[in-house]
Amino acid sequence: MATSLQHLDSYDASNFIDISAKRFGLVVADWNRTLTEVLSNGAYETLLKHGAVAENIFRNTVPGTFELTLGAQLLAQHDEIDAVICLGVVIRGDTKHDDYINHAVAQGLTTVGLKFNKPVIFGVVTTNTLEQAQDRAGGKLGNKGTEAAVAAIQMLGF
Ligand code: DLZ
Repeated sequence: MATSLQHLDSYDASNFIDISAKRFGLVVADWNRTLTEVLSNGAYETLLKHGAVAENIFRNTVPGTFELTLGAQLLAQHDEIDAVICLGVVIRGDTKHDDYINHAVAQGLTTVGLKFNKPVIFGVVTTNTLEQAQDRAGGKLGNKGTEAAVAAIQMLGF
């Protein structure tokens, strides 16, 4: 389903597990920082809202979305980390850079999750325009960071 048909802040928390003892890694891309900070805040606040403890949320910043994979691996390798939430914004430009970044990171994060057998969440906004990205970073379609945090909580319940 397209994001334009589903608000990113809309979810059912009734089956959420107790996450008060869970430890989360947040990896945030610095590229498009104004927007990724909104995603990071959305993820952070969502984790706290559902019972996570601030001291159990560890944030690392990486230069761009492409680096989310290594950032995720460096956190996921620690037994103490239960889930990693990766946040970035990739906006299509004049070249195909977005395709390369998006595919590499989607594949990379999948690999890290399977390697360490823990949730590694793809919280990357991938759009054609800045406006579409703003809509998904706390705008009219909600916050991708919130959605990513919810996905992490849900996967921990598996
Ligand atoms: C180089 C680049 C470009 C053109 N666009 C974006 C983008 O829209 N979003 C993003 O997060 N990062 C972008 N980057 C940076 C790459 O992700 C990466 O940091 C650099 O290519 C260095 O490896």
